[in-house]
Amino acid sequence: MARHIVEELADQPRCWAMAQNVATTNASRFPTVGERVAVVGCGTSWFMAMSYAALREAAGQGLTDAFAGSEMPSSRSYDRLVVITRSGTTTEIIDVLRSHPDTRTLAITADPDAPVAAMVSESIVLDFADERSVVQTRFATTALALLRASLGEDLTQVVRDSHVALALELGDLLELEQMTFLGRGWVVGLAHEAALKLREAAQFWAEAYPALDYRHGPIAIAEPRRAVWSLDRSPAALASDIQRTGAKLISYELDPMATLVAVQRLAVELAGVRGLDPDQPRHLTRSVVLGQEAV
Ligand code: F1P
Repeated sequence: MARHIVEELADQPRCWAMAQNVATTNASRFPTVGERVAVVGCGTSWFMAMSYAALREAAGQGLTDAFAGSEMPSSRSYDRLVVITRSGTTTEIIDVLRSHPDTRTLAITADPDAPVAAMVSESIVLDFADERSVVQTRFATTALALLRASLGEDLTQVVRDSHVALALELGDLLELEQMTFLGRGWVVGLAHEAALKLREAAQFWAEAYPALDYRHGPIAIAEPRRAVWSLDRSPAALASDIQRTGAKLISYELDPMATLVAVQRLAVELAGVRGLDPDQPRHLTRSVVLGQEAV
């Protein structure tokens, strides 16, 4: 059980280091400074899009919006459309590309032969990070590593932190019954991805919010045996509000993308405790290909 995801998530340090090189060799393919960019994905790929959009805008490289594939407004126009899709077959992504025939497009995908690759102006193929597990780990973070590197980031410390995350002791978290992930800025996308991992792999009750929005309602479910996991440094006042509820507050001094690796490991361990196989999660397939009647 869980053979593929265990190998794939442990391979992230190698993949991220490779992504740094791929970003350099493909430098001319990424959006240029000042371009108005939309980044689109579904599920995990959407959350990576959210993180990249926030990072690119914060880096002063230009307006960058992230959309779930089904929700991109047809009324907006962009200089560049970036799609993130491991499979390259996801229906909503194909539809977005079809409805933007005149926009310059870049696909980040794992499969050079999938339909998406033939529909875009350019693609960057991360085949070395493709996965056999349905639940995504290394493809998603490698796509984000690539995009971080494209913004000029040196990932050396991030790779180091991922080794630390692979060795963290997580045993005391297996007793918890609920977890909420928090982050700010680009880390909001990672918080959503962390919660999705626990739901997909372990059918575990997990939620995610922008850190400062957590007090606006979601804190109502905080209590002992539940946890709030801050993927970046939470403001001291928020931390003491959480501690007062009796919920466990978790945070590590690691790059948030590396901390996500620890969450992925926890998802696999929780799945094991629950007798589930995260390589074959119920109701999920590698990609969602919709028939006309289902759209
Ligand atoms: C995206 C995705 C996954 C999700 C599920 C279905 O696929 O939504 O994030 O975990 O397996 O597909 P893709 O467009 O990145 O191939």
